[in-house]
Amino acid sequence: MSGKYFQKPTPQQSERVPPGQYLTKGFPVLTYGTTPQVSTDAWELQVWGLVQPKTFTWSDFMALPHHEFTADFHCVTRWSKLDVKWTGIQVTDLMKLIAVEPKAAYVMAHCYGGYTTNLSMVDFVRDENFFAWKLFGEPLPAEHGGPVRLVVPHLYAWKSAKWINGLEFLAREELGFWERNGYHKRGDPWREERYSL
Ligand SMILES: Nc1nc2c(c(=O)[nH]1)N[C@H]1C(S)=C(S)[C@@H](COP(=O)(O)O)O[C@H]1N2
Ligand SMILES: [Mo]
Repeated sequence: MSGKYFQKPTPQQSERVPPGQYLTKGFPVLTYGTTPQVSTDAWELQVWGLVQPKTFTWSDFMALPHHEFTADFHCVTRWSKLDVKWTGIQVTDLMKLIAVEPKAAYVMAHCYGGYTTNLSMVDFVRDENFFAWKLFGEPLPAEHGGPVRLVVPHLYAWKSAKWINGLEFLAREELGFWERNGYHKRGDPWREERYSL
């Protein structure tokens, strides 16, 4: 594809574009189903499973250290967007506030609307993973996952759960929505882990 929406990467950019991906200038919205409308007052994140259960509110999140971060975003439907600017809270900072049992090796992210996606703890607990509530300096629009979404830059973007409202800690791997419907259980764009075999 070419023209207005898809660009040819410069040589510097092409090192950052995983195999089989095309650059887009816009920021497409990829949502299965309808967009949940959740106010910051109503928003909550619950943790359960192999962890001491706890609920975080918007003000709990606002009290955590804020960071700006820049990350590339790769959708399995083959568009990539470089240098997306987010503001949010590091996953590692949230992890300091919850008592996860050592046998927890996986986490299921749950969302308003029922979407789920699975991650190993190794993929989830990384310095560059964030809960984001701003996009390019503006409050995260509802269609992009506002008020709060997860961002996991090193995996395909279906792992970046929009409207996140839960983390379920698990000993064994379970599959989320797309992973049960044919997508790869891990989704590393550099290895083209698009589909399960
Ligand atoms: N809750 C929820 N999160 C989701 C999705 C979804 O349908 N529901 N789509 C995923 C997919 S496939 C992609 S590519 C990204 C798209 O994020 P965007 O719409 O902000 O571009 O969100 C991911 N997170
Ligand atoms: Mo996607």
